[in-house]
Amino acid sequence: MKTRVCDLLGIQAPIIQGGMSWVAEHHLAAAVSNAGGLGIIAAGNAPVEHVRDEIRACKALTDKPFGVNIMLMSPEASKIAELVIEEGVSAVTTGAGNPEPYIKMWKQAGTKIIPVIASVALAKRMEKYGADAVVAEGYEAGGHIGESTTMTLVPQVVDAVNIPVIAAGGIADGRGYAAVTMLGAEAAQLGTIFVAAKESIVHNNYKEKIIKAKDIDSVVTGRSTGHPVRNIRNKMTREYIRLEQENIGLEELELLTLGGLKKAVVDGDIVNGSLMAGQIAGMVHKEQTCREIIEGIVREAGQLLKQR
Ligand code: TUI
Repeated sequence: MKTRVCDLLGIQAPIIQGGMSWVAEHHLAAAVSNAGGLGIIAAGNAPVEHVRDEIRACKALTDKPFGVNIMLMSPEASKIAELVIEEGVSAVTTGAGNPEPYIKMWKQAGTKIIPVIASVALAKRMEKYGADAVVAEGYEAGGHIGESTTMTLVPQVVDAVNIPVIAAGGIADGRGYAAVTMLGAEAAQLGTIFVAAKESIVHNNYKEKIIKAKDIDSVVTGRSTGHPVRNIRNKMTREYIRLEQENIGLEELELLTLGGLKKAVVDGDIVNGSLMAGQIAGMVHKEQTCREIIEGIVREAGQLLKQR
């Protein structure tokens, strides 16, 4: 199971935790890193001081490498880009935008750079500007997504770049891991299954929604605004899609999702909150520790890949 991604990041298992706003805090990140994967703290829209505290709290829980995810639409993104250097964080993943302005300074600092992308064009551009690897994230994923499926995106990105490709979107067990290996990926990024992990601080109501979800229980909101987001269907998504069909203005739509992740993660409001999750939620049936998740995937994928 050792790949170039393990060597690049100094990790045992080629499993990376998704950088999920509000969800990916220091307990989860440290648990994933302690289990041999790469844990990630998501900066989301949080102020830089909060992210600094999170990084320091994570260092207190693990001596293994971990990363920070920078959500590039955040007004704090440039400050957090500097913070990761100050704090000597091993790796950054970026989402929801183009990280080009920060790549040079991260390279100089030796920070490993792993942009999350949803197209071949952006993958090529990231390689040209010095990214160390890319996460190719398919349409099956939760949260903010692109248009291509994991099945079609991963092999096309693998063919287009020489840096390692990490597959994301629709992976939650050894079969999924083995499958993306066949497509040429050298690691997998997992989100949804870690939302429901024992060490995840997410409200129990949200975890239950993932554990009870069926294959068709997620929907995409925000297509009309150019920011498509996959969530588990609830009152909020039904209302949102109804308003989208009525061509209601952007402001009213934004009001509906304002603070939606906090509502879901912290308050456990599964009616009005944004229950971001991928299509694979239908296959997440129980709460497991991060170690059980990672060791299970490595064991199952190892057996499958040996049978080839
Ligand atoms: O970033 C994600 N997933 C996210 S970010 C997020 S925060 C949010 N909260 C509330 C509403 C909306 C978003 C939740 N989930 N995944 C990685 C990802 N990045 N997928 C697609 C992209 C992406 C999109 C555009 C990457 C680059 C990009 O660049 C555009 C450009 O400048 O060319």
